[in-house]
Amino acid sequence: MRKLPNGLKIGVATASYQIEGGWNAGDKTPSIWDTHCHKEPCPIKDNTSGDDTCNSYKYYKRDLEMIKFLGFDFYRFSISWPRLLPDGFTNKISESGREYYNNLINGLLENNIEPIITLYHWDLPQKLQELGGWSNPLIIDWFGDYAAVAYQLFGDRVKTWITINEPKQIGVFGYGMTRMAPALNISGIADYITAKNMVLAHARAWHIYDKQFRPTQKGTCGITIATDFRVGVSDSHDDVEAGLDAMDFEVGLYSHPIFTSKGGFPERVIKRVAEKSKEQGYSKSRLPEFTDEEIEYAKGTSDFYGFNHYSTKFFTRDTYTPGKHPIPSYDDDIGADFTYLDYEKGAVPHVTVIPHGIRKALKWVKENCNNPPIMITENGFATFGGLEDIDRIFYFRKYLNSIFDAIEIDGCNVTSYTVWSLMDNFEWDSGLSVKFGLFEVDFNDEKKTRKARLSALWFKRLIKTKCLDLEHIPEMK
Ligand code: GBH
Repeated sequence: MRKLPNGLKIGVATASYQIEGGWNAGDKTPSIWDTHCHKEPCPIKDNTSGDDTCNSYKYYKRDLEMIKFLGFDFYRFSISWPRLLPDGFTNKISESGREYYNNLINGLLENNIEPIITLYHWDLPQKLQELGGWSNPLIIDWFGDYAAVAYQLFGDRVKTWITINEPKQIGVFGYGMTRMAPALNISGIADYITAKNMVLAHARAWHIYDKQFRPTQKGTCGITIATDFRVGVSDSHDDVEAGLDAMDFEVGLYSHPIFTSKGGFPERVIKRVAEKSKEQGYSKSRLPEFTDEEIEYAKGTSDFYGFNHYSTKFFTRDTYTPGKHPIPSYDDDIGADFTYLDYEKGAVPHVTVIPHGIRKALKWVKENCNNPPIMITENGFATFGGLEDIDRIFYFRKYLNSIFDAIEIDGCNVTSYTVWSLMDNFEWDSGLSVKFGLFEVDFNDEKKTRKARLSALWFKRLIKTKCLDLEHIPEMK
């Protein structure tokens, strides 16, 4: 038995496109994920989409019941930008969109559950994509304007705001590759252009909150960065360097401009992309530069570090041969391979269970980001289904134990922990077949019936007893 660290809040998360359904309900317009999933042939592994998914647009009251039943302190959900602003701009606020989020927020508060809102969890209005989306620097204005509307409408009741969820997944997988919408496949270019614009758009949303809303609303605002851990596979100089480079491409690209006193992109990334670009005949680096003014504008613009973590990868340069990845590309710029070590694997083959990795990643944030308050905004484990998810319980138990070490031994300032996810939902390119939920969802049933898994009951007990029980496994009633 291990006591939960004092004051650590425990919550659970979802995201709009993954759970809401109602893709064309009311006056909602398509997001880039609607467009992506409706392509022929469908680019999603099991040919599904988020058209209906959990239909939380209709059944959100059931979600409230579930969160309440488990006793979570807070619920992290996201706003669908095109549901609230059907034109993408602030000319028109959707009555039905606004009502949906008001009902959800009020329902949470009535049940004593704190609402935490993510403004952008990947569902950009399609119209803004046609104007270039995150590759157009005007998005700094568009996103700031959208954020201001959300603060204005909901900020009297919502005190924690997350601007952008996981810039890497948006830029590298969406603009650089084809895994995520809008699947542009312009690697080594679009991923870096969007990185800069996302950093500045986040900073804009933070400055607006800080100046115009914080004085009266008195909340906090920050960004969430996917902070999977990367490290060299051995202690050899080359492997250690490969690991440090990989971590800066994975995380530093987004954290360095916002959390360090120096600001701007990390030195390792600047250097590698500049050298490669030169070799490849570009007249200047493919990595855009920040002006001095932009560096100052972005620095210190997050009240907390939003930390998503799933696993760890080990890197080496020994086996890397140029040409392995397209040239130019983000992966070629890193110039290192990851290798699978013999760690326990989850049902989903690429998920390796490496609990000490989360402790190291938290320590990395402490040391490289000015020891910020850290909100763990996502952590979770995928299966292919079943209610008796013992493997998920093992994952949570080991990862939480390692997080508690980070807090109690390493002195990391972790203020909250969030489970991904409340229920099975639309898992992006993997569709509906990969399950992250504490609750199982029957997607074939019109009511999208949700049933508690063993892991849900395990969390209920953890929250109630404020103890991490390192032995007990609940039983299905
Ligand atoms: C998050 O992204 C999303 O925010 C969320 O919407 C999604 O449903 C959830 O995670 C589950 O996938 O071996 O170290 O490379 C996920 C980003 C990137 C997390 C790849 C896992 C692989 C672990 N993912 N990463 S590692």
